[in-house]
Amino acid sequence: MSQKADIALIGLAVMGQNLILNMDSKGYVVCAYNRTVDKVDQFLNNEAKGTKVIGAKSLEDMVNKLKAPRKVMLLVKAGSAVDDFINKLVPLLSPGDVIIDGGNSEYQDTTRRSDELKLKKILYVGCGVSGGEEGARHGPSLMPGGNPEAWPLVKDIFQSICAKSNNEPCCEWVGEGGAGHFVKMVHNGIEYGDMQLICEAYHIMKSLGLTQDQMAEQFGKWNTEELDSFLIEITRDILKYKDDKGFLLERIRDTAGQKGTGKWTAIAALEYGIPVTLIGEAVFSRCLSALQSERVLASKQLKGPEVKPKVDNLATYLNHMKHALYCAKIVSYAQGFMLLREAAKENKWNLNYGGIALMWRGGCIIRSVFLGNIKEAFQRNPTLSNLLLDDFFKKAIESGQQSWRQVVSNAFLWGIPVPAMSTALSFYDGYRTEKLPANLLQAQRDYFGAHTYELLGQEGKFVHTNWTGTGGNVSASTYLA
Ligand code: NBP
Repeated sequence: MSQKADIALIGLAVMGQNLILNMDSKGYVVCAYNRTVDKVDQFLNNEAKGTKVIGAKSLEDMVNKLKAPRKVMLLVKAGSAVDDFINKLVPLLSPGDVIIDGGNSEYQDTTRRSDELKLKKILYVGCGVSGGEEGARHGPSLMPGGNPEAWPLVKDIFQSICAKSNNEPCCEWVGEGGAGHFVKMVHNGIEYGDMQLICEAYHIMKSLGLTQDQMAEQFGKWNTEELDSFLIEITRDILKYKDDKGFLLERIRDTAGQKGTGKWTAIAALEYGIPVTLIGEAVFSRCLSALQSERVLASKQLKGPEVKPKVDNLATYLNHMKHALYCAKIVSYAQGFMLLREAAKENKWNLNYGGIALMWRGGCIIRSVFLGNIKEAFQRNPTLSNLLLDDFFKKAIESGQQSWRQVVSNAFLWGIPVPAMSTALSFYDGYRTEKLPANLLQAQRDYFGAHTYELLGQEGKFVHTNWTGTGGNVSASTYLA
């Protein structure tokens, strides 16, 4: 009888193919399948030639080629394609078999699918996969969640194919339902934030007249210090890149697209009521960039400051910029972990925050030395309520904040947009302010809408005042009309 496969993988686009080759290189026999079945043979005869990978002509064929309990991983376009495959697979599978969705699915879809499949005794895993093509082939960061009974069945495969950081696997069980995809979503949001911060630094450097070679040198230097990360490294390479027409970067349109996971993070932040302001600004910055024709028109009509960006000592200023980037990045991750904590509370997930930092430490786009510092912070104090309160990060902000304030103030005076750097600073100042002006806000709401207000020292006691003193309650309709 022919050899049975350890796992099946459906979806032979870039991610699926590379994950199959990764699993094959770790000794697993993988059965490959795709909606357009011709692609199976194409794959077997080309990229998978000479490997142990086997193919299937139909879902029935694929299921029959699997060892029990069967494990089927989907790497197809997120959305209805996942539901379609699940619906076709369920009648072919047995209780205790596992379906894994490795796509960028929305976490609430994953929770729904996990619950529905539990009733059918199929174990469902929603697994965030990060690192793109390269990660999928050589070691992605994997964030699995769903039905915990599935974890012992897939753990060995996942922890052998994933990235390693100091020999530790960048993959650990995240939590029930959509927890894995939620963590992946926040990861993507943080990626948006990191990229926006770097773009703002690039914009300031460019406005100060640095050449691309000078900028590349600076990013290269930062990549050896506390900002050491994949995104800083690729920025250095991008800045250096020249073709026969010169620097390629200068010829790329200044409009950024998005696939939606950053937007999902911002929406989740609003839904959970957590001020994840930096990611929000990063998403809006992409939206603003997309309004290119409007911006071109406005640039001819709307005046900004006349003053030309200029500094006395460039080396000193670039050091200020490094601190500004670093402090804002600390705030961004603090906000991301605040969102994770709130979602964990609402969904009753028992998230391991140090473990999440380790999962992001290697294999993925936001991998950085900094994530090792976050992991250590949660190791020092597993119940740490906010990263900003950890001694390491507290000290980093203490020593960098004057530089951060300087860079944000200069950018405002020079008319250079720094939405991510500045919102991070406002958040920091808001978070450390004992008494915010929301007392006035409460009074305003009560004035125009009789919403009542709470008095200091009298929690839970709500009162309403007739603020004009002219008698009778002031109704919302009167003042909002
Ligand atoms: P795509 O997202 O481009 O999806 C291609 C696969 O989906 C093909 O197998 C295609 O089959 C199948 N498919 C489509 Br499209 N519509 C389908 C439908 N209605 N029913 C059944 N199958 C359908 O592939 P990818 O870029 O490899 O990404 C796979 C997943 O991994 C996605 O969820 C993606 O968001 C996620 N992801 C991608 C990256 C990345 O860097 N690309 C990184 C991390 C996560 P066909 O061949 O018959 O058209």
